[in-house]
Amino acid sequence: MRCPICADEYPWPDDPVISLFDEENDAYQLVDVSTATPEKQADLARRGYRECPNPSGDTPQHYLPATYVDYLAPLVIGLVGAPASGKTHLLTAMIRQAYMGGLRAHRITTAALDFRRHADFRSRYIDRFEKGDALPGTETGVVEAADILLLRGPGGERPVTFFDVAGEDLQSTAALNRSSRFLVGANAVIFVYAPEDPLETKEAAAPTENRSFDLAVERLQGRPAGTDRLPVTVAVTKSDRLRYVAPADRWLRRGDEHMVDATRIRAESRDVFSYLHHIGAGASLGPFETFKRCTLHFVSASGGDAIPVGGRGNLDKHFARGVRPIRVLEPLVSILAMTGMITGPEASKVGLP
Ligand SMILES: Nc1nc2c(ncn2[C@@H]2O[C@H](COP(=O)(O)OP(=O)(O)O)[C@@H](O)[C@H]2O)c(=O)[nH]1
Ligand SMILES: [Mg+2]
Ligand SMILES: [Zn+2]
Repeated sequence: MRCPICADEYPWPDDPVISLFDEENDAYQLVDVSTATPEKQADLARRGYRECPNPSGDTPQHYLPATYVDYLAPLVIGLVGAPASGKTHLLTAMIRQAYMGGLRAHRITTAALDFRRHADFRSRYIDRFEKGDALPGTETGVVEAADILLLRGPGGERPVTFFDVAGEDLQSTAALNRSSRFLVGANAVIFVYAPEDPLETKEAAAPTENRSFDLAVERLQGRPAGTDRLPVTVAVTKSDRLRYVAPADRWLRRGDEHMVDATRIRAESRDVFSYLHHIGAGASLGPFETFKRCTLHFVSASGGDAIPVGGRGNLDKHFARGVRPIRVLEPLVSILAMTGMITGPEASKVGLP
């Protein structure tokens, strides 16, 4: 069993003592469930946690859902991209839509596996996003997963953990930067690229290089399993800015897809590839050139630009006309197809040349 938070491996305990979070005292309490009825035990386990022993002692105290190992091998999905490239907005739009039943067409249902983590993610990100507030920048040094979901579908029941850390941490070459450690245990990666960023206060990545992509690719390549079995996807986000630009326009107009069609996904990937090549962002094609299974997609988390609110010096931004995500589930659907969560002859061809 590998902990998705600290990436340590350790034997999962099978003792009947689990931790329950006590809201009143704002602390975990150890509870022995051995005398409870089986029904009650199952319910407590579903709401309970186990503290990770973190054998290498390098990560602050953390807990995993007590049922984390009761399902198929967990899927750990990491987001990689430059600061302000749109990772957090994309992840928020994606998880929100999955919760709203957006994967139903693929016969997949979504539930929270870690209720506390999800409540936190909802109040900090999803609720604000729905109100049209631009989301806060991700703090550097975050090592925790953003959310842990339980997906149930034709490929079985599987916990899915998402990691979203600050772009600055992804660009850090410090070998011991703990924030990008999730890459060690990731089973899939969403590389996030934003075309021209005229509105960003932070310096946009020069298209001639993409340091967060390069460092992540390098690090993933160095893993024992190499690049053969790691499915990746490149999401060109903020594509609302390309609404009238071919070939993005054609894909954006399609909206959400309702089935997996490997040929269509290949055609979209080819269009994104040409687009990136054409604008001189060839450096962002590293994941495609390195990994065996890769798809590329045009997406938009918000559907439009956020407008600064208040006077000068105020960095808060607001999506005045609300948010309208476009095709945000496509990168996730591709990953679910490439990892066997979505099954069938089409799914098995996704991401292959
Ligand atoms: N037009 C447009 N702007 C976006 C979109 N997603 C994010 N943004 C803007 O890009 C900024 C950075 O986004 P954020 O998700 O925080 O980037 P991160 O640093 O990669 O997590 C935000 O302030 C948003 O205003 C999008 O889909 N379209
Ligand atoms: Mg962020
Ligand atoms: Zn751990």
